[in-house]
Amino acid sequence: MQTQLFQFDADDSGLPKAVDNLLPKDGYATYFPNVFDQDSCATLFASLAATINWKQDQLYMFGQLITTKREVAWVGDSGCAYTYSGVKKIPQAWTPELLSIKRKIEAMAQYTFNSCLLNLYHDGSQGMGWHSDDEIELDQRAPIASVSFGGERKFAFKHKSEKLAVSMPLENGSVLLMHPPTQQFWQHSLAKTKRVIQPRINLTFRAIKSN
Ligand SMILES: O=C(O)CCC(=O)C(=O)O
Ligand SMILES: [Mn+2]
Repeated sequence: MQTQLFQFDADDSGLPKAVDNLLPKDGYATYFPNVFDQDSCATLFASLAATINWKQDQLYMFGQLITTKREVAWVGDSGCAYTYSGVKKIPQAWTPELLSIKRKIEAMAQYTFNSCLLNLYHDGSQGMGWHSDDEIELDQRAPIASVSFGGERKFAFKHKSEKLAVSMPLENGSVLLMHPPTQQFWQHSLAKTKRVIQPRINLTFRAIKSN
């Protein structure tokens, strides 16, 4: 487990600074705990749960359309359609809460995102299997910023062609930045667990290529 690879740096930006790459090669991922304080996390969780139009995710698996228990929402600028697991998503409009989170994350990532995938896991029985965020619509030169609110969960990376794996807990209020070429060489997953009963909302800010 690599969880102590960061520190806070009191430079004039006021933003946390990650000091180390979580991945040993072929990618660059950095973890920032406590980007949102506990009160803000609780407020944001409640408002995202209430204001986002959540739907159970649908995806094609082995040729069959499956409906997941996990709920999702695709939010973005108009025109940012996104197809994953065989299903095309048309974006919902940004909400004020999401825009305020987006601005904060953009300052950290030094990047302007145009879309966000939201996942609501009701408890540890819901997770996400191994995959890369490498769909054709995504700008592979852009970072992906993952924000977590709610129950702490184990997130893992595994290298696509070598026996390398890294895992870490994603804490309430944390941000994980995945920079290129991480998606090209690594898959990631959110493990299911019997131990977590709290719900969790994850936001991944993304860049859809303009046509
Ligand atoms: O919930 C997470 O931390 C991972 C979500 C994820 O990988 C995705 O939405 O592509
Ligand atoms: Mn992903």
